[in-house]
Amino acid sequence: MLHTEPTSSIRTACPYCGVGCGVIATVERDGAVSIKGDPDHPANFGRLCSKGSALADTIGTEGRLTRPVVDGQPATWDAALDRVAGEFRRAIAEHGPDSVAFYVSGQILTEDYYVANKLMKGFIGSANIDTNSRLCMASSVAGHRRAFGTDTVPGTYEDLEQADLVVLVGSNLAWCHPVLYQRLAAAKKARPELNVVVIDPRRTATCELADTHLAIRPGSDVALFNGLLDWLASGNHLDRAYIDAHTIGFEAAVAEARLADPVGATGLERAAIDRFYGLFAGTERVVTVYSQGVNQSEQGTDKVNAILNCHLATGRIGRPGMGPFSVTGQPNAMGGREVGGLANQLAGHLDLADPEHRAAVKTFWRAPAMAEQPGLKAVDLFKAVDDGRIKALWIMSTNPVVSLPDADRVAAALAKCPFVVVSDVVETDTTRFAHVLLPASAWGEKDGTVTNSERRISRQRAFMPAPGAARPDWWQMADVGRRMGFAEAFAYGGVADVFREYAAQSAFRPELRRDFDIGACAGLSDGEYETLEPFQWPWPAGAGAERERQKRFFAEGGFYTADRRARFVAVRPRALATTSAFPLIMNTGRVRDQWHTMTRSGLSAKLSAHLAEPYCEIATIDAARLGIRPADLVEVTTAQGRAIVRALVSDRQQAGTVFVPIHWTGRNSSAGRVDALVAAVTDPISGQPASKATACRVARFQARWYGFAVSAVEPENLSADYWVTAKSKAGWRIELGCTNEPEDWAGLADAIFGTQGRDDVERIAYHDAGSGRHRVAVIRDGRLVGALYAAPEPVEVSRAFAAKALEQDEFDAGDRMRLLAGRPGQDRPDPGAIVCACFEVGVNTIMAAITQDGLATVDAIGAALRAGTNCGSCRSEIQRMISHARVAQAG
Ligand SMILES: Nc1nc2c(c(=O)[nH]1)N[C@H]1C(S)=C(S)[C@@H](COP(=O)(O)OP(=O)(O)OC[C@H]3O[C@@H](n4cnc5c(=O)[nH]c(N)nc54)[C@H](O)[C@@H]3O)O[C@H]1N2
Ligand SMILES: Nc1nc2c(c(=O)[nH]1)N[C@H]1C(S)=C(S)[C@@H](COP(=O)(O)OP(=O)(O)OC[C@H]3O[C@@H](n4cnc5c(=O)[nH]c(N)nc54)[C@H](O)[C@@H]3O)O[C@H]1N2
Ligand code: SF4
Ligand SMILES: [Mo]
Repeated sequence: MLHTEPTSSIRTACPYCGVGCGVIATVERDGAVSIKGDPDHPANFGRLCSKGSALADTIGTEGRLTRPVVDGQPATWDAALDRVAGEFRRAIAEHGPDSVAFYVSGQILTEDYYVANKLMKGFIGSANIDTNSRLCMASSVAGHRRAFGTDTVPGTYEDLEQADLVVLVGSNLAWCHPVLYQRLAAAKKARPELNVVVIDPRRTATCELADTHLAIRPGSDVALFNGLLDWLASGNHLDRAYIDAHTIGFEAAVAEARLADPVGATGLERAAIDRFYGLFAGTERVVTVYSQGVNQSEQGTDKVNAILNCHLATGRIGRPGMGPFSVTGQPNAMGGREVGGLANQLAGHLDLADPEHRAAVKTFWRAPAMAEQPGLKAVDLFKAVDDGRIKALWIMSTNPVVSLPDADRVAAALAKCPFVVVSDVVETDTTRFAHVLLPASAWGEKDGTVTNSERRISRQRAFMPAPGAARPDWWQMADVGRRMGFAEAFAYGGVADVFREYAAQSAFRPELRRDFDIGACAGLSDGEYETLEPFQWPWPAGAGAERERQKRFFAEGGFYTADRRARFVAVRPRALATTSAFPLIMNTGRVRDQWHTMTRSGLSAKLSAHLAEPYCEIATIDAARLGIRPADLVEVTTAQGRAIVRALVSDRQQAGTVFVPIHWTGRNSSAGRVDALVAAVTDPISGQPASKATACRVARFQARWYGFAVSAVEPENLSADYWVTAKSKAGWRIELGCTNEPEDWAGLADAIFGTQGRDDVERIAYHDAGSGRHRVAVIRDGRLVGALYAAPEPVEVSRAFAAKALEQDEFDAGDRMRLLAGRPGQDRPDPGAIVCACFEVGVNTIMAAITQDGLATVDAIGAALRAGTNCGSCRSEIQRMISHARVAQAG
């Protein structure tokens, strides 16, 4: 639906993380869009983080795919979808239904997901549909199903606020679920006795809120939580009534837990462990939040059950302020689980392995070819592409050449796959392999629903037209379904039709007993769908208003196993292994202001200012041993591949481990795509990759020279060993590192700025052959086209100053001097690297306020500089700077 009123405000939901914040998008008369938090949305009550706040920067038409492309040539939808349907049909006819596959995403909407799953599992007759949620939530799904008999998050966000103890395990909430973090921070401010414990091998930004940080050895969570279960059992801190009435398997789980050696496994002091155990045992209202430090492990499912065991043993589940809480990553990771988007699930929380469930879905869909066997899970799916079993593959809303482990192998597999379809909104490392490339409608242009971490279903609504011929994902698949001969089953007139069918399916055959039921939505009119308010499931037909309905699960048992009892699972710790060739553990994860493979967050100059380069965080002691200095370039090597990134030497990193962010791709870096290094090792139960623990080695990269450049245009064909580009307000920032010197520095500068052979530009330069320092700036019509700074050591120029020079209209003699110097004048202080993305406040400005003006609280700095007063995502970093300055002064 298109909204063309002069100024309109549309309520929708943020397309980034699983917190699922409500957003109000206002379209001005001139088409400009502004974004603010929806004060009435129960996930965020008006708050947004840095990524949500910058949404307006990322919705332009820049780089968008606007028409289908077939074999590299523009094509009509008719031709493109005919080709897709034809190739899929042919592969199925020649090699059977299991020779085709879909690889979809927790970032498509529930309606998209429902159609994809229906087409593959009911009509093509294969379960070869898997999703990037396999890389994200699969261990939580498997752990929930083992313990509860169903995949359910029992609690709500309010529980974090009502708890007396919040334990964050393998979750960097401050950066990855920032609004939930802010809700927790606000609760703690109101009630300082609310205790926060962070369990993470790294000292993350989240630790600023924590009373206790347990820097365990990577992979040792099972030992830690087994030790806790043993402590609870030995000290009789159990809820015997709950255990007896609602569970089985307690004795076996405790017997296994008794064998745990938490001190030996975690490397923590006995006293620190005992304090944590004592706190947990003695606090009734405990919420344990966990995320990828738990899920993305070779024993991710066991980690999940080790945590669930402790909550079941204490009966702390499904009551206010209590429960295990797996937070979802993507905006619709949860919706995908509900529609059964994983290769081993069936629609509407039914079980693919259960013949009765299969029969029910077959009847409901009137499906001609129900899948009988689980399909291939993501990593195995791409192995099957590699060895030729998969002949036709449709990838939708995910970028596996960047995000799957052993990513170079994934690229090689796609290169030889006979037929690849990719639906995306922009070109990516993956779209390069598409025989058919389909332009999808993006956020703001498409309609549907998403489910957040607390089971809350919200509408995403369109507020602007899609560019060119871009179309929604569900529309693409429904059309292909019709072209494959299933006209009636895919005859949806609009997205509301899909939603109603999905709601009806969730309530079909209630005797099959499942928790997911939104039958109340089966009869919504189009108008009611349009205005649907956010609600939490379950919402069965006939149930009353949201307020009166069931909010939490399992306080009184009622699990979804045959005997309605939960299962304790006996789990055994396993240690991580390194080798002498690869002695360090490489951990990977997220940074505050980027979203995955940067296809959208990378468009925002503000978001790119926080951390503009891929890096390897390494402990000071390891760096010293390896001769690595701060800001050196380093090579990180594993059995799979090699990356070149910046060294970030820090005391926050545990010795023996390094951390590399996941966001950089082949499009914005020479060698920053970290998944090319990650081993394709998976959890045997969930199939989730162990993305956080690949054995590696790190060495200083011997660059002859280092460079930094700014350019008004995006550079093409950079050929340095190390290069990285990042968006700035008026152009691009480029970092360089090279093993051989160019013949001609000005020529190199011209190649970067695209000014080769041009005589309408002015080139100013400074060369110091003795020290090896070279600076070249190119000016045209009084504006800077680009500036290059090179030196034999990491270049020390002010990045913020140079990037800002691209915005300047005139350069007098003084300006030119300063430009070549790469430093602002004495009178114009250098703000330094940006900490607050919203108001672009730099580290130097904040440090000056702390050390010179004596500001000692985050609020005081906010009052003086505005930093941290909009989205609040940088508040933990400002707090850290204050604490550091205090230590420095004391010392
Ligand atoms: N800014 C930003 N936010 C995001 C995203 C994004 O791309 N950018 N992506 C979203 C998505 S899809 C997801 S899944 C979530 C992920 O959210 P998180 O899971 O919070 O993020 P990660 O950085 O992947 O990893 C979390 C932590 O696990 C720790 N860890 C590593 N190994 C272990 C271990 O063995 N034990 C324990 N206890 N901890 C360990 C890491 O050090 C890391 O700090 O974020 C969501 N939010
Ligand atoms: N080493 C390591 N690897 C990891 C992780 C890790 O922690 N460590 N985390 C894993 C996790 S948890 C996740 S969730 C994945 C994320 O990995 P990906 O899913 O590969 O990452 P995204 O960049 O979010 O990819 C989404 C793609 O969809 C496109 N897109 C956006 N909107 C639409 C739309 O409406 N329709 C269509 N068709 N396309 C759209 C975007 O342009 C983008 O190319 O990475 C995983 N990989
Ligand atoms: S916390 Fe930030 S990224 Fe996540 S939904 Fe809210 S605004 Fe979006
Ligand atoms: Mo994720």
